[in-house]
Amino acid sequence: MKKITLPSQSALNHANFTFGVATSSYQIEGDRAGRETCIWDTFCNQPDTIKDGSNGDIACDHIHRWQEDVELISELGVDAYRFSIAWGRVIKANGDINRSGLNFYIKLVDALSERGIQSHVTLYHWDLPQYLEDQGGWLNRETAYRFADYAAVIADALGSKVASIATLNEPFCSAYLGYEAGIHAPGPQADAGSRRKQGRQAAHHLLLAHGLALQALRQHFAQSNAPQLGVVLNFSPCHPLNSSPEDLDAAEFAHQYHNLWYLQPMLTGHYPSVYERLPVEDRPQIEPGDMALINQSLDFLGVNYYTRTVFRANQQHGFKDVPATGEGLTTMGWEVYAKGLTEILLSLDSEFDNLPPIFITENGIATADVCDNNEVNDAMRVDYFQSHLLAVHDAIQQGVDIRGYFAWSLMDNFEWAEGYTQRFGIVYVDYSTQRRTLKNSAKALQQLLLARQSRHHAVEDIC
Ligand code: GCO
Repeated sequence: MKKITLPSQSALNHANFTFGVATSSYQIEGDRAGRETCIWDTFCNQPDTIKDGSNGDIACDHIHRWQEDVELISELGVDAYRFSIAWGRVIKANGDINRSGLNFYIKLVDALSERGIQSHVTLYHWDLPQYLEDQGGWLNRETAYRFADYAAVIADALGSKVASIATLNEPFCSAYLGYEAGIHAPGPQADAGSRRKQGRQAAHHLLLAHGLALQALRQHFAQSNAPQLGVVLNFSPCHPLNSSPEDLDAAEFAHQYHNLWYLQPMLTGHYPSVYERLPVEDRPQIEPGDMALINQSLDFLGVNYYTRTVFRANQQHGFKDVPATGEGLTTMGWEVYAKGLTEILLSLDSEFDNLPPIFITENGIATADVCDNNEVNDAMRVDYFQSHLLAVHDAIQQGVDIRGYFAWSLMDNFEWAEGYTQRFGIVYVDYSTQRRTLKNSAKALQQLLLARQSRHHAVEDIC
């Protein structure tokens, strides 16, 4: 069986570097009855939205099997577990707190903590309650204020028990994929202006939600032991198809539009300069004071990385992505491009003086896994982790402050518009029985972490 190894002096071997696995609420929880309907329930019900016509009604049935899943996480030997909270499991449509929903997360965090596993919580991983969507969702400014109220409820309930709280996961997906590309929930909205306008407006309200929630969280923790507060964004180095001035410009346009659109306002209070290139009618409506609200200090930045993206010039949108071709693509059709992770980390580090410490909050790969005799030989995933962990190591060597790494994902789950056709887990899920089986990649990570732990113990013994 393939192993994952790290250079012995690597910072990734240090006890204070956090290794974890990640999931999100809608992708694993199931138990629709225990929560409000969310925009993904509605989206899945529409024709031709999800590749296999599936939905998250059952998913990995995690709400009923969470204890088994906590044991699984513990067995892996990770330091931390990143998961998200379903807003609609915690806040009812009438605004009341759903106590049993909230208790689920309290019990989860307590059980993890009993096993010495840190909880890294994300407040919003795309499952907006439908009752807010009915009021306009992210096109309605008011949603940002409701998000801050919800953040305060979580701070109150989970408080200092958790290691970190991230406001949003990948607002790019909520805004761009949800409204502009229309391939994620809620899909493009009729009569709400052009798709680009909708996407930019949703993005602005998500940024505002982030700012308001961080403000509420800071206030809440002013007197107490605060978890690390931050955000999780996705990044992909944007490369030109060829070196023509038009393609170079397209790649830079895409970099600003996809990578910097969220981070730059958060760190500087300004949108990237490409904002000025958008037709006035496509720009978001910004109220006085919004940019200052968005520009809150961050304790950490979560970086999700999967692959690079190649762009060519396009008159209408400024850029057009060119799908990867050739051998060795993942089942998502994504290129395996580990050095892109080092590249984007170095580029963010040089672009922003006030870049906070980084956690790689997602990194992983979908492959055509088969479970045969309780064995899943996902050698391509092992190679992927190996090369990407070395890419993180390289970035640290070159001066980037990176504190942790979370593999996406703990287990196979509902992959959004791809339904259950894509397997990103290090644990295989048989959806007909809900049986979980450690893939070889999970075993390789487990061995890496065990070796790391015994080294820490040896160091403690010497000291
Ligand atoms: C994301 C989401 C995950 C996805 C993963 C694979 O980053 O897109 O956080 O929910 O499952 O990225 O596409």
